[in-house]
Amino acid sequence: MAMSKRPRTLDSFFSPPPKKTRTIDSRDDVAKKDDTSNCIIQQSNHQTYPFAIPFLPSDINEMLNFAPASEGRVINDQPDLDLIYYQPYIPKEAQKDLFEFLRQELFFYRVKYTIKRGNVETLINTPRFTTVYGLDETARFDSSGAIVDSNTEKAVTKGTYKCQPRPLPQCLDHLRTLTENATSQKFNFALVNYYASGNDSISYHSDDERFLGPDPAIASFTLGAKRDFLMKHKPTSSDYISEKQPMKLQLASGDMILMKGRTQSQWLHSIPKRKTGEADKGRINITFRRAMVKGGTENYYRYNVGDGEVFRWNANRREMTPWRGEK
Ligand SMILES: O=C(O)CCC(=O)C(=O)O
Repeated sequence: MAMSKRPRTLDSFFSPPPKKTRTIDSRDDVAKKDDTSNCIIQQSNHQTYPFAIPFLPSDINEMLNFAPASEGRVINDQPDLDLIYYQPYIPKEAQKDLFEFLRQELFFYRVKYTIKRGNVETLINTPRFTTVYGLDETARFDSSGAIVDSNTEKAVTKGTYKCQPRPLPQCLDHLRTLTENATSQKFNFALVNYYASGNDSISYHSDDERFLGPDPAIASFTLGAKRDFLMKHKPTSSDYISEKQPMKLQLASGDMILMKGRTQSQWLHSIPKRKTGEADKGRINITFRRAMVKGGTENYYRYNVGDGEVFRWNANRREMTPWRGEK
């Protein structure tokens, strides 16, 4: 869906604005009184969100200040491999609550798209739930949620983006900031995968898109079920092929792997399907990345939001179900 007009201001989300809603800071965040508990709930909202996303509960927020929970282990004992592995990064006390909070509160998509090889079009069903937030380096969200040019501070013109970029909600932005501080890297995107079962997967690929710039650093978090993370060197014609052993890391809840240097340009990674293990408990993966140009924004929204229906975790059925506007 093309962005056809300047984003609405926060107040216009609520018409007439309910008395219990007020703006609490310069972003698109609101505080809302819960009628049943009488508590004030702080929420992130934006015109592109299907529904508002609560702020992290204060206990999780505070526990995250103890991250990283362990020192990162450098893994660079193979050609072109440059990893830092935190086992875990998220403190143990916060892992389950953070997983359940994000699974419940984020909206997801099951993206379908076509690829053309020669004259043959193939429909691809992405085998996992996905969602994305962020904007490339050329632009940013202003205090009203509008997209402005990073250099001129002027609103970007209609049609600049074909997709509808979304700001990171507080719950992901807090983790992004902590991750930036710990890694000395900068990130402007959060991509989130939800692997509902061992049938969900991501096939071998590398995140070496040009829009990330050369040798990008990507911080990749696991919450929930333990899953195998496979890595193998890209095929080369060099004699050193035997030095490059495929690797398997068993990523557990709370772990974070920072991939950097030549890892993306020279190695492939995947989360294969699994019939055994704890995959059916569900796993969330969050990657923080930094896209440099508009093409990165278009790409990420096309493949992680697409144009299909919204899914939300259904706590009664214990599965993602299409979201039809209900609270
Ligand atoms: O789920 C994971 O750990 C990997 C995700 C991934 O490779 C990706 O989103 O590009």
